[in-house]
Amino acid sequence: MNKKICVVGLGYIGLPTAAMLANCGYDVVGVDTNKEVLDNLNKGKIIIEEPYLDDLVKKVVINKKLIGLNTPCEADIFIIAVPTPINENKRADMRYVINATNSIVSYVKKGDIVILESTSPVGTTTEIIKPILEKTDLEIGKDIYVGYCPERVLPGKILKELVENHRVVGGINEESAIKIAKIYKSFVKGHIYTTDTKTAEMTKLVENTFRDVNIALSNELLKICDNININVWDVIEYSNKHPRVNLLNPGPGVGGHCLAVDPWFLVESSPNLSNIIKLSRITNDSMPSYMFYSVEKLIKNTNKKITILGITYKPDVDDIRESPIIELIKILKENNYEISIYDPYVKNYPGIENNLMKCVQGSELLIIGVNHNVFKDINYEKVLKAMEGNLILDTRNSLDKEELEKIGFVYKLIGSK
Ligand code: SAJ
Repeated sequence: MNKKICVVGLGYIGLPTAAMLANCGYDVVGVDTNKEVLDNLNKGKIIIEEPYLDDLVKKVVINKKLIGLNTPCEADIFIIAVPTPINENKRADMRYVINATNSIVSYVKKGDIVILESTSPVGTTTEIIKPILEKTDLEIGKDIYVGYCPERVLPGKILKELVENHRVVGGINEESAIKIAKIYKSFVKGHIYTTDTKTAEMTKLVENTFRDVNIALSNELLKICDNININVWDVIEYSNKHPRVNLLNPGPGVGGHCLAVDPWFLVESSPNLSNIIKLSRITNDSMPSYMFYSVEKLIKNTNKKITILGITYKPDVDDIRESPIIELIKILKENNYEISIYDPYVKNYPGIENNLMKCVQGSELLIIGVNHNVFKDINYEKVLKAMEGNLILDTRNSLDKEELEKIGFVYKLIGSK
């Protein structure tokens, strides 16, 4: 085989994909503008937290199958995996995709394959990628093969899901889809479905929207249950015993770079038709304020110290993008609470304290922002002694109420009586 692949964007998706392809025998060049990412990569190191990725990257870098560069180069296959954020008006910011595609134009030659992996609004492949690639004077679909193959992996389980998940490939024509599917077949054990680009783009958005809407329903139920004094966790547990009901967990809000962003791409495309989708986003975005309201019910005085355990957007990852807990911290600070933060996964966040006992010293209230597994091993008796008050607010239903109450905490689970 020994084909050469150029992966543009070495983030949470690009890097694992590059390493996986390198491990399958491809010669892979990873491209990124972040010097820290490249310097580390070329030493066989990674700067993100993701199980088993460090070992795989180390192996393929030592074997010289993966190298990092700051600009693209000639290759047989190009994969674009750059961020697609939203701007302040909740519209897709496609600058990274446009820049990445422009950056490969001068290297693309006859017979090459270009794949977009970034989650993108419907029409991106045909309306953004294709016109840029036409600058090569090569015929798209005949001289170069183009398509969309969205990633579907869950942070924290990326390497497992890269291999096991089914994939959907949208080709600009059938030949492109078939050629792209063959590349992914080198490491994917799941089925690879081929279709057109718009269907694949839409499918990706629908997957994350489905999850966001489901969580929004649970979050709304939490508010209703609070209002009528019922435990939402019991209601969800019993409802889910029905064979056709599967409610997700309510919580402090939906974060990350996917669920909190992608549904807006659908709203942008059809604003008058996407009512449930938009309302779900608004509902999930309202949760940090609702958490603040729960805090105020527990602790009314301002100027009190509150400790937050966990600020990432979900457990056991180091990613704080769109984290609802960061939003909650902002609201608490605006309301004059003194905040201390402990999160062993996060290295560079302003005010983060890596000594737990120092962090909880003099605190009135402990908020469990994220249920990192390591929080189960905390000695809560010692924590309580260091605190000024004895309140815990659990936003994730992650701790044992009885045990905590036995040692003297007043434990409040959101959405419970
Ligand atoms: N969350 C809840 N309640 C739940 C589950 C999650 O409030 O029951 C919250 C989490 O705390 C987090 C957010 O939702 O803040 C998103 O977390 P997640 O674990 O649902 O998803 P992501 O963003 O880590 O990954 C999603 C996945 N999409 C789906 O499951 C449909 C993943 O497969 C995608 O590849 C990824 O988005 C992506 O990159 O698009």
